Amino acid sequence: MYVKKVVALCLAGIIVVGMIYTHPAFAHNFGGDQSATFIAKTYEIKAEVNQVAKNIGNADSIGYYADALNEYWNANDTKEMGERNSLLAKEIPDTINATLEAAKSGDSASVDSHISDLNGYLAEALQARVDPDKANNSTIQALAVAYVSKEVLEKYGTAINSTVDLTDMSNMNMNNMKNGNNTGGMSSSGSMNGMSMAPQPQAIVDQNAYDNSIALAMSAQQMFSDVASKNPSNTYNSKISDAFTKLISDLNAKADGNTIMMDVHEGIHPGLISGYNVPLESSSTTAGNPNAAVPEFPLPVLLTLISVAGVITITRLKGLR
Ligand SMILES: [Cu+2]
Repeated sequence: MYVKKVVALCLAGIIVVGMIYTHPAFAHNFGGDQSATFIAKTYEIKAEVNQVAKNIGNADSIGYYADALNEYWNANDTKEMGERNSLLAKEIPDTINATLEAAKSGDSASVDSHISDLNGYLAEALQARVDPDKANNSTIQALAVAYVSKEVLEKYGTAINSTVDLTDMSNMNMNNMKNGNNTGGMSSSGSMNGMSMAPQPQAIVDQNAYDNSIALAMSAQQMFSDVASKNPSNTYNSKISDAFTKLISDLNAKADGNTIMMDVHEGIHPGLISGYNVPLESSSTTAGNPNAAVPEFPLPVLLTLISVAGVITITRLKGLR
């Protein structure tokens, strides 16, 4: 009798531990890192100016990308760059502005030439701002991918006028993963009367933000494929790259906000955390170690399954008496 109680308590304990362990793998906020932030910034700026080049003569779109670029390269970026390289601190914002002006006036040859100059300045800026050992570190590179993926969620949230913040995974509805709606504004019908229906595409209320979300997702995908090609033996590569493929396909299909959140927070992020030790914010529940890689689901889920089976067995045995 006593032994059974102990066994039952142990099993219950394992279940609880399994749940606690499983949880932080979901609830992740990435730690801050200046090098990764700067790497992400260079890709974001490149993605935005390439979008400008696709919208030459379109004042509305150019205005949108001017605002976006103003966020990715602001006065503080100029100031910090000025501490390292005063020429770049001037050339980068000047060239961004020149690109926008040329796009407004419909001069596509000039836009291309400014973008080509800007790419060179950004490459130099990367060298000025990021130590080579950090620039070549796969964890830092993967963290930069995570940062850009966060921008994708932000832009897509704007595109569909989502009522919830897609970057905040606590807004994710995981019980509704197959036909999820509820989040992200306009509803999409899932299943009804047991019959499965194709989800309706979301209404896009901000076309520029929508186009931008796809451009940034493709940029993040390219960043990741570069990281993966330098780390060919990493077993998480295919999982992460499949997740990117799914994300981009779902973005193109104008999927609901919850689906897009699942693609990023459940597909891409856990892979980056487990496969590349991407650091989490120290305030998140990772037992005080911000650099601890949170294990993915298989182990805790397995423990929980074994425990549940154990509890059922014990209950059955009791019932037989
Ligand atoms: Cu996430």
